[in-house]
Amino acid sequence: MIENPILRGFCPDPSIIRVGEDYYIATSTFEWWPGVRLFHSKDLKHWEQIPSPLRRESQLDLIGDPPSGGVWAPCLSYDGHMFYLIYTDVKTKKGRFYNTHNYMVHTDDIYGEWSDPVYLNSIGFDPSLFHDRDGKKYLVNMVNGFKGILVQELALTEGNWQLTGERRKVYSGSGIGYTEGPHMYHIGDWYYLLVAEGGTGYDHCVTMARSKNLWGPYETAPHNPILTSHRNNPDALQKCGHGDLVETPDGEWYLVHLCSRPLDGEKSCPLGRETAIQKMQWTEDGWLQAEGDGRFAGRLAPEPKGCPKPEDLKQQDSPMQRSGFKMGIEDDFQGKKLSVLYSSPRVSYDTFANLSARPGYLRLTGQESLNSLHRVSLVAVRQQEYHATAETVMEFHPDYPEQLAGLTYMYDALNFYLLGKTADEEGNPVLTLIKSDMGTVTDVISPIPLSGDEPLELRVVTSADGREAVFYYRLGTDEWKQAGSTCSTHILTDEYCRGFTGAHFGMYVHDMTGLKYRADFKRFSVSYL
Ligand code: 6LW
Repeated sequence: MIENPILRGFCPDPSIIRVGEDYYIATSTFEWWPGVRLFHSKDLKHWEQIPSPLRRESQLDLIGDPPSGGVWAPCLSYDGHMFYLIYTDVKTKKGRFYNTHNYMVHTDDIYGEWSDPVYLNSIGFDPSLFHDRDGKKYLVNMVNGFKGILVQELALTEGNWQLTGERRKVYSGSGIGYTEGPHMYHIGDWYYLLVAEGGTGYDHCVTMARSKNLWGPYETAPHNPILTSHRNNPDALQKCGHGDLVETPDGEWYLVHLCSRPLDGEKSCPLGRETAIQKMQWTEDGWLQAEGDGRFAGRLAPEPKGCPKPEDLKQQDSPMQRSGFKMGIEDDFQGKKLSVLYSSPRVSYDTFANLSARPGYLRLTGQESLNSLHRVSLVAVRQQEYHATAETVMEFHPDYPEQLAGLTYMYDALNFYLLGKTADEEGNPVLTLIKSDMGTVTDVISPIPLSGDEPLELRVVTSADGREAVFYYRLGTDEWKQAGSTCSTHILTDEYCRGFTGAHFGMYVHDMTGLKYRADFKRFSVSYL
């Protein structure tokens, strides 16, 4: 059986394709760089992250994007020759006017470089690209304000991709509301449309509609929604919605969808929104429904027929895969480039991180503070399970209180914990633990003098129920010491932060003196218990 979520921790809004026997999923990344996470599998069960498509500033400029702005709901597609990625850069997401710019990039090698972007429109987020059987392509787009789903042809004219012809609203939704995340399919005699409805929270669901004509009218499935969450079941995946379909080589159908794992008994998600998969079946009258528990998303899904056995998955038989889902990371920075698991806020870590200046160390150069929406020197991984230990070993020699480096357990620029080394007004090195709660920064502990310049070890351990975090530090061969009392993870959840990304563990440095002091990290690890 396949255990859900298949992509654990911050991996929402999945878009899936199959090319031969290879499956690929793209997920949203918001203000995190590089843009769009990509995953590969041969059996829908074991997934490995592969390099992101948006790795150049010419493809994506996130500087200044608000927390949980940036890249929403990508759409990955393949027309037999080229891979296409449609994505939105959300510049503002409050009030009546959302500024949501939609782009397309393409490539003939999903592991290689993708093109520079083609601007499409800014009329609504969650655009997707539909390749019809006659070779024509269509942009399928929600209209900001949840005003319905538009379709317009996208054609390659004299080497330029252009939206052409009529832009027509083909579907206004089922009546559930918050119609977004459209994906179009041409199966048999029908054009099928999947949309997310109910809002990306606890009423989320997948709605299905169909028409004999691309331009409509579309009728909603009689047993709609075709997928949602069992709200009264405490073990059930929640927020299930925003789905995309894929057919296996043996003609089986699966739906990948967004989900969340709230803290037990609470509507509170420190792991953000994740990706799960359900096996679907066609009804006699040509609609889809989830196998097993009807419309409710299950924690388990049957594996597809004819898949290679794990022992045959050579290229996927990485340490991460052997450990199954709980990927985690153990890094001593011996490589020449950073793992695909790392992200940085808004700017590429290539602009401030260096693996060659001091072999065996990751050197980060200090820039702006963590609450900046511009240039922050932070290299982080998403939290994938509640019960985690994150550790790093750091060398940093601050002279001023405006310089700080350490380990952060954070959600976004406004909500984070930061355990690190700075200097007091006299220039003496001290340990600090600070908390930012909706942008208000407070000291969790009084500064602790640090003697000498040995490497400083920093650790955060989260509780099995995900509700608490305890910070520790160690100098040289000393014993681990706890820094302050237990901290709540409540400020690091989607609900509290009104965000979409979940919590992260990361290595961080800032230097507001402008002297660009650097912090050297010898090791970074996140393990799940
Ligand atoms: C995404 C929208 C949604 O663009 O939330 O879950 C938005 N549904 O479709 C951000 O993830």
